[in-house]
Parts: sequence; structure tokens; C-alpha cells
Amino acid sequence: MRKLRTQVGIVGAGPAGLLLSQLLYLHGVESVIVENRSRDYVEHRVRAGVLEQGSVDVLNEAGVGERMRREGLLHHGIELRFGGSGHRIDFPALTGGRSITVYGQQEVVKDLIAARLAADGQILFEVSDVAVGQIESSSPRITFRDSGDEVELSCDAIAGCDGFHGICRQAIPVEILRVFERAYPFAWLGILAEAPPTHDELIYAYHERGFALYSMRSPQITRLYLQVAPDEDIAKWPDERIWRELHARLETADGWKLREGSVLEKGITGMRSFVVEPMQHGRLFLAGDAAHIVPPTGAKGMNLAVADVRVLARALTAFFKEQRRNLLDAYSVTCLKRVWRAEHFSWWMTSMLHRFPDDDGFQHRLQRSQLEYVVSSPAAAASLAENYVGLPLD
Ligand code: RFL
Ligand code: PHB
Repeated sequence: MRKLRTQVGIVGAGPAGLLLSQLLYLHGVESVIVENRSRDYVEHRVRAGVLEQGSVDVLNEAGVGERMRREGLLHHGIELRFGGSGHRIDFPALTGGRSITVYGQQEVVKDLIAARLAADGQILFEVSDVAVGQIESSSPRITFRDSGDEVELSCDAIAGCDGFHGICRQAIPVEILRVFERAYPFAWLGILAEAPPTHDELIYAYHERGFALYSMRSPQITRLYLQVAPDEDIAKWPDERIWRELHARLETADGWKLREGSVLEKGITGMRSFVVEPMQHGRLFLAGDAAHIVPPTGAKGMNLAVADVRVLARALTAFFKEQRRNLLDAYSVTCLKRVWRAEHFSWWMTSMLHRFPDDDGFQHRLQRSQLEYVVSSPAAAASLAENYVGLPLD
């Protein structure tokens, strides 16, 4: 058995694990990341696209913002489209100047991996059989196989940044962990298309055929989503059917036209809300999707991952540099306040914008009334806007 040692052992090289490692490095704390996928795989996994101003600030502080500042698209609003017309929500006007940046999650991941490797950071890709142990002791362990060799990484603390399907959450005893969750009776079919966007901002469309979202990645690439059944078979969605449905749900009488292009990527994502409490036990700290999931309608998942690891990096730095445990002890309580706000916002946006299979005319009229209120009342619009751009970081 090969034995390694570090201060913080990190499971998972998604946005949470990579950013944590980078922030710790800047504070003089050592870490090793273990990841079961390849570098190429994690760099090309198409997911989130919206960064809150606070997340942009953290990435800049972490020294990985150079390409994001050049290639990221600054957006000052979104459009809510329903009943045949569009209504803009103006973020800076409603939030005292805050905005969002559209920059793909896989680009954030590429920038972070490049920064870690340039600083001789250790990321072990394509490891297998990852397990965490002795988390109640002061010397927890991560064990895994690396090219067939058994390896034991002993650490002072472990960060479980291994996403929703990871193994770290299960290491917390069941009698300690409380799970809160909701499943939704629909999924999103997402495509990435080689088509220049024909609208400058994101469009969230409420339509009797189901929800649709118009987004983008660059001046050449459009990102689009359709509400579909939760068990939808992607084989039943040839490109022509996807485009037909997108035209029907997104286009309105104002003459705006969606531009088609070749479909570069296509996938179906389930929708759920999920939180575990507490987000820590002994020397194991969960961050990002390992601890909580939101439906993507509020664009909050990656932003929560960034907010968690910012809190965790500070707490671990105080622990290693000043022998202070208070921030680490408060980690879960500190994060859960923001997490539950994002859970509520994501649930609310999802409930307002999707067609639920069991809903009747009463529910549909409530949804329409809510949408009309949000776009006509400055107070209601400001509530949506301040949640969407993100609450200030602690
Ligand atoms: P990740 O990105 O899932 O990374 C976890 C990493 O851990 C690895 N792993 C393991 N490694 C070692 N051993 C094991 N046993 C392991 N098990 C797993 C995985 O391979 C992976 O590399 O979690 P992280 O870092 O917490 O980041 C969270 C975000 O990825 C997620 O919240 C967002 O993508 C959610 N999301 C969105 N978030 C936003 O903030 N804005 C958006 O606009 C937005 N849109 C979206 C989204 C997610 C989507 N999908 C596909 C779920 C749109 C979609 C369609
Ligand atoms: C995206 O561009 O992938 C995206 C944007 C906004 C969302 C979800 C996903 O709410």
C-alpha cells in the first residue's frame, strides 16, 4: 500500500473541489484532490452557465478570472415570456447595480485545473474504489486505487466535493444525517447548438406545452432547454422534434425568431431539491452538490458550490494557521442559511414556470397571476432579481 499525506484531502474535481484546492493554496494550506473521472471528461461535462456577481468575485480573487473576464458574457437582465409576450427583469435597476455572467461551468473547471497544475497542485484523475474512513478521528483517511496500486491518503480534514452521486455523504452515520427532498414530475432536455444567439439575454418561457429556456455560451453557441416527462426517452427526440418544440414554446407574435444550428450535445436532466443537515461530521465537510441539489430553474447549483467552498477555505485556514476551530464548527450552520434561500428560490421559480401534470385550470391561473405580478410590481420583480443575482457573500 502506497501512503500519502496532506492537510486537506479533497474528493472530487468539480467546481467545488477544484476551487477549494485553489483557495487553500492561496492561503498556504496543502491539499490533494482525488477524482474518479479523467481530466478530459471533467473538462467537457456540459452543465451550468450562470455565475452570480459574488461567484465572479470569488473566481477573480482566486486568480482564475482572466479568461472569464475576456470571454464571459455580462448580462443585465432576463426575460420572462408568457401569454404571447416578453417582460424584462432589469437586474442593475432592481438590485443596486448587480448583474450575472454567462460562462460555462466546464470553462470554469478548465481554468481551475490549469491554475492548480501550474502551481504544482496535485490532482489524481481516474482513481477508483474511493472510500473515506476514520472521520471521527483527528487523522481521517481517503483510500483508493491509482493505476491498480492501493493508496492511503491520510489528512487532517476531508472535503467531500464529490457531487450528488458521490460516496462522502454516506460516510456520515445515518442517525446523524437528516435528508430533506422533493422530486418534480418533469425533467429538462438540454441541447447545445452551433447557432449564434438571436437574443441578448436568457428567456424563461411559461407555455401551455411546457417550460422552455433560451440561454447561450458564446456569440456562436446557443444553449436551450425543454421541459419533458421525467422518464423521457431521448431517442424519441430527433433534432427536428426538438427545434419544432422550441419554436412553439419560445417564439411570440413580436416576430423574434430562434436560429437553428447543428446540435453539438443533447441530454436529459432530472429535477430535484435535496438538502442534508448537517453538512459536516467529525473531520468530514461536505460542499456543493454532495450536500444539496436544486432544480436548475434558479441557476443556483454552481453558485452554491462556490459559496460553500469560500466558507470552508476560510474555516480551514483559521484552523491550520491560527489553531481556531470556531469557523469550522460553524461551517454547516453558516452554509445552510444561503442553501435554504437558494432552495426556496429554485423551488419557487420551478413551480411558477413549469406545467405540472396534475394541475388544473385553477393552478394555471394562479401561475399566470404570479407571473403577471412579478413583471408588474417593482417589489415582486426586485425580489426575483435579488435572488437571481445572488445575495451578497458573508
Ligand atoms: P460536481 O460538478 O458534480 O463534481 C463532483 C466531482 O466529483 C467526482 N466524483 C468522484 N470523485 C472521486 N470518487 C468518487 N467516488 C466520486 N464521485 C464523484 C465527479 O466525477 C465530479 O468530477 O459537483 P460540484 O463541484 O459540487 O459542483 C456542482 C455543480 O456541478 C452543479 O451544482 C451545477 O452544474 C448545477 N447547475 C447549474 N448551476 C448554476 O449555478 N447555474 C446554472 O445555470 C446551472 N445550470 C446545472 C445547470 C446542472 C445541470 N445538470 C446537468 C445537472 C444545468 C444543468 C442541465
Ligand atoms: C444554462 O445556460 O445552462 C442555464 C441557464 C439558466 C438556468 C439553467 C441553465 O436557470
